[in-house]
Amino acid sequence: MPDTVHLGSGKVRELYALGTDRLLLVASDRISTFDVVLPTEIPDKGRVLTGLSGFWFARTQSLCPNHLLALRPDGRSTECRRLAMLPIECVVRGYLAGSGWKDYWTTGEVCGHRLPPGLTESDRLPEPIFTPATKAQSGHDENITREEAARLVGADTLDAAERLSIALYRFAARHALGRDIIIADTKFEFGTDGDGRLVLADEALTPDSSRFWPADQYTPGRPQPSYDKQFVRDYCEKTGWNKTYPGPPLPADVVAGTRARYVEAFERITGIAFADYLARPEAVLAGAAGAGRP
Ligand code: Q0Z
Repeated sequence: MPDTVHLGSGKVRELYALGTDRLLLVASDRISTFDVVLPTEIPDKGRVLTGLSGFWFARTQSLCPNHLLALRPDGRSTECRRLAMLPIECVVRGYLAGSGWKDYWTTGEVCGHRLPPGLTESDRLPEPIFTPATKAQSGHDENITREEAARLVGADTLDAAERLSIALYRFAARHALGRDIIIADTKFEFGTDGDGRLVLADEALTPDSSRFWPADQYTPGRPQPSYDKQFVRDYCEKTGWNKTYPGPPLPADVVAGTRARYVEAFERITGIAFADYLARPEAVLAGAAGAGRP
C-alpha cells in the first residue's frame, strides 16, 4: 500500500495523503492571473510561498495553533496534520479592494459591516473587518453574511474563527508594513483537530492568499499595483489577451522580473536570504519551539 496518495489538485498546488493522519501540500511554480493558469512557470514561486507560510506559522503559534508538521528539503512541500476543514473561507480586509470596494461603492457596506461614508478605492479601513466567503466548488468564492457563515459552522466556531483571523491579520499586516509591504487583505482556512480545537491550515499570508501591495507606491483613489504579479498583468494587458483559457506564454524578462518580486517579498518579510532558505528550509521556522539546529 503506497503511503503517498494524490488527493487532488488546486490551480497551482497539489495535495497528497501521507498515511491516514497527515497531508503533503506541494506548491508548484505555476502562476494564475485573471483566474487562468498561465503556460509559463515562475521558477521558485512555490518555494517562496511555502517558505512564507512556514515563517508565519512559526511566528503565530502563540496566537493560534496551526497544521504545520515539517517543511521538506525541497522547500516546496509542507507536511501537515490532516484536519476536518471548515466549509468557509475566513477573509480579513484591512483596505478597500476588489469585491469589498465594489460592495462599499454600491451599498456603503461590506458583508454586513457598515463603513464610514466617503471612503475611496484602496483606502485603509478604520479597523480590519471579517468577511467570510463560501468555498465555491467551481468558479469564484462568494461573500456571505455572518449569519450564513454561522449556519455553516455554528455560531461559537464562527466567533472563534473571526477572533483568530483578525488577530492573525493584525500581527502579519503590522510585521509586513514595517518591511514596506501592505497586506491589504487575506484569506485563512481553518480546520478542527481530533479534540475539536480550531487549527490554522492551508497556506497562510502568502501573496497567493492575500493582496500584497508595495507600501512606497500606495496611493488611495485607484487600484494598487500587485507586489508580485504586476509585471504579469501588465504584459497580459499589452498582448490584448481576452482573459480566457489559454493564457499567453510569458517572455523571459517578465518571468525574471516576477521571480525577483517573489524573492524580494520573501526576503523583506522573513529577513532571511532566499539562498539560505533553499539550503535549509527550516531556517524560516527558527524561533518556533523545537525548530532549527540542535
Ligand atoms: C487543503 C487544497 C491543494 C487542492 C484540503 N491540514 C489540512 N487538513 C485537511 N484538508 C486540508 C488541509 Cl491543508 C486541505 N485543501 C486545499 C490544497 C490542492 C486543495 F494543494 N484541501
